[in-house]
Amino acid sequence: MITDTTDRLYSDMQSHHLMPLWTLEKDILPWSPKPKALPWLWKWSDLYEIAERSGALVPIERGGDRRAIALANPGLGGLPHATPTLWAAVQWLNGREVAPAHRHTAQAVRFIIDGQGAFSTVEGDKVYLERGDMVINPPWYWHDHGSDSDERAVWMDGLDIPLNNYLDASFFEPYKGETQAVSAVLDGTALKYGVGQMRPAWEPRSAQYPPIFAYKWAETERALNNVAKVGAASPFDDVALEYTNPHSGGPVMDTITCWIQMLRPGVHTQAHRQVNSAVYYVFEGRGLTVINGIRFDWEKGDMFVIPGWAWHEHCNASSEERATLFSIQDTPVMRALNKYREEAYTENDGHQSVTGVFRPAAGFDKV
Ligand code: GTQ
Ligand code: FE2
Repeated sequence: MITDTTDRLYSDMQSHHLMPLWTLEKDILPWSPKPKALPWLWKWSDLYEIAERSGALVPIERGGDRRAIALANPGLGGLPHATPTLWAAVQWLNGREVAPAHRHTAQAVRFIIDGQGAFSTVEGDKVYLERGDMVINPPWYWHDHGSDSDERAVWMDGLDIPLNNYLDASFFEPYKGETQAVSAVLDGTALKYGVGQMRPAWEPRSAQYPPIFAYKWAETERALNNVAKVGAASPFDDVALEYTNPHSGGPVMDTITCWIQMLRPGVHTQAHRQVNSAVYYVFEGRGLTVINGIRFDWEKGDMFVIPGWAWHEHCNASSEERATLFSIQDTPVMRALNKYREEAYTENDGHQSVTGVFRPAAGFDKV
């Protein structure tokens, strides 16, 4: 009779493709989240230069469909993922160019950075893309992009591509033609539903996805200024507003919510952390965000990632100008699956001690 040994047991487990929990427990069930995504920042000057060169060198063709350059988080093993759930990219469209119509189960939002005369057609609604506009693309809605001018357009895309693929739920279909037929009235959904408190009475409520495809900057800015007038603000995020579906009050997508947040002049918020991850775009101003003790200095155009469960606090470096941050966050996923948690940093008046400074493209310096 052979006596069994643990060595033999483990090697038999391996050959049968079995694994014991008891040697893995700390990795499988960590006491708190251990995100692989790193806090990271991309400079606008780098993003713009690379996008512009792509615009000059790389045509848009069927198959590629879009000239989008993804933020690849260095913690995520060479994948084009900004966080475990979120794709974030800079998309560049030359003047008069067409990005052909297609649809996919990945859900999308866009935040327009610059350009004139560019448009997106979302399910037949031709939406003009102007700086500061947020445009949604619910799953399986046809969309193509085009330009009525000679000027290039550039914007930020946010999609749930990493999550969609993790779930093995990706479907994609090219449209039969290059572009969709367009409804007669431009920006029709913004006109019909853009005053969010009123709704065409003869139509049903659109509870799952917003009926508005374009959230125009003028409305967004008005909301920020109005809330700031009241003096109401979050101690962690200052004047932070969530884009909502006016028919449900919920986030714009099932998997992605969008925020616009105004850091009033001189504001330095307190630190907190949540399980959701986020990708930020600096719309206006300059300042810094301390993430897990590392200082990330930012200015207009920069993009940065706050991983899940990372302490973070924001600071507007100017005592006169506002700083405005747009962000995409996977909070709706966490809430829908009952995994949402948040925590305030209570020590040191809510401020982390700074142990490092982020150097763009290079990583971190200790201080
Ligand atoms: O504009 O349709 O960044 O389909 C990634 C996939 C943008 C788009 C991206 C896409 C699009
Ligand atoms: Fe797309």
